Amino acid sequence: KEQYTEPGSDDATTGSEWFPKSIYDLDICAKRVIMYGAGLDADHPGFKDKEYRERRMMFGELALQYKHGEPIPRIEYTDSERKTWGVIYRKLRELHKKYACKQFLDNFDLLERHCGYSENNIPQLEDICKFLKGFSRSLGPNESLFSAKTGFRVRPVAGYLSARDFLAGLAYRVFFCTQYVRHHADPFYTPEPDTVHELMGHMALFADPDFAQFSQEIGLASLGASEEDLKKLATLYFFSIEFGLSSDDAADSPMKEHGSNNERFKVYGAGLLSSAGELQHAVEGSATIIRFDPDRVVEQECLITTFQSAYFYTRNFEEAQQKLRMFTNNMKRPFIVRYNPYTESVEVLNNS
Ligand code: NLE
Ligand code: FE2
Repeated sequence: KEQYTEPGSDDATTGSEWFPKSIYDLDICAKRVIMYGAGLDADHPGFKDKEYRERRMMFGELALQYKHGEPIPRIEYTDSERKTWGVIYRKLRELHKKYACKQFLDNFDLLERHCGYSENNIPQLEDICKFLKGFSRSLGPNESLFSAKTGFRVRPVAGYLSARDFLAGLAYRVFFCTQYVRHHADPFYTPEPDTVHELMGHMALFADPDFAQFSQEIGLASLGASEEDLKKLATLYFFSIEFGLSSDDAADSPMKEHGSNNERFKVYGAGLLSSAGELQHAVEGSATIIRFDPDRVVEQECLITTFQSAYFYTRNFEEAQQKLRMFTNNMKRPFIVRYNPYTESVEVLNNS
């Protein structure tokens, strides 16, 4: 039933491309970085800054050496990096309070309480990993409160991975996180993920069980998917987890239909919650925001270096999940994958 095949080769059991069969296989995915350090784009603010590029190389090497199960190296951030973080933190927290969804805000409070989030400190991934597992707080000599989270984990990555490798991590409740800080010249928008984006945008919602489940299901659907289906899943990921919005139940009512974006929508997408520039563009201006309908979403182009030309909303995570399930049920793979949480591996079953 299960047979080990070399990454990069076709999989003998399924006839499709190799994919990770256990959480340990993510070490292989993590090494296939598309661009980092020396490969920075010519129009990247850090391109001409030699010191910045050297620092990026250091982060790249740390991430490439990392193996699943090890503690995540703690970074000693420079004064300049901490200053950039502080500037962004102050600005974003103001905007979050106005525009972020409730689940995000509640969990962000917990990050501030338990993970060293503050404008003066860049949190460490290792502390967040522990938090996401669940934590216990002493209430008195014989009493403690255990707060279960989602078991999502983060692990360092050197830069962009292919959508296939990146989504595969989600199948195992693993989120690949950069640890470097964006260049100080452009604090309110970066085309690349950086640690500010991961920490300010993504982390809070990985503590939410429904959101974690939704994320994992995209990941599981991506394992061994055809090129065409993979592209669709990556686009669905992009317009939900990165750029998604939600609306309360009254958003479609005639009363509210003509309300401004900031009256109608709450944001949950990390790409918006980590970019003061794009967040304001999406909710304070007159950006196009349409209902999240997978058949429509997959037609939308994902823009990497500029603001998106449209955004999508659902009422809540449950709606996003139901729509995603209906959509992925129609994707055909010649096998079934079954996630085993005890061994953190997937079983691949023949579907013929
Ligand atoms: N544009 C986002 C930001 O500036 O934080 C990063 C997006 C990464 C996909
Ligand atoms: Fe992201």
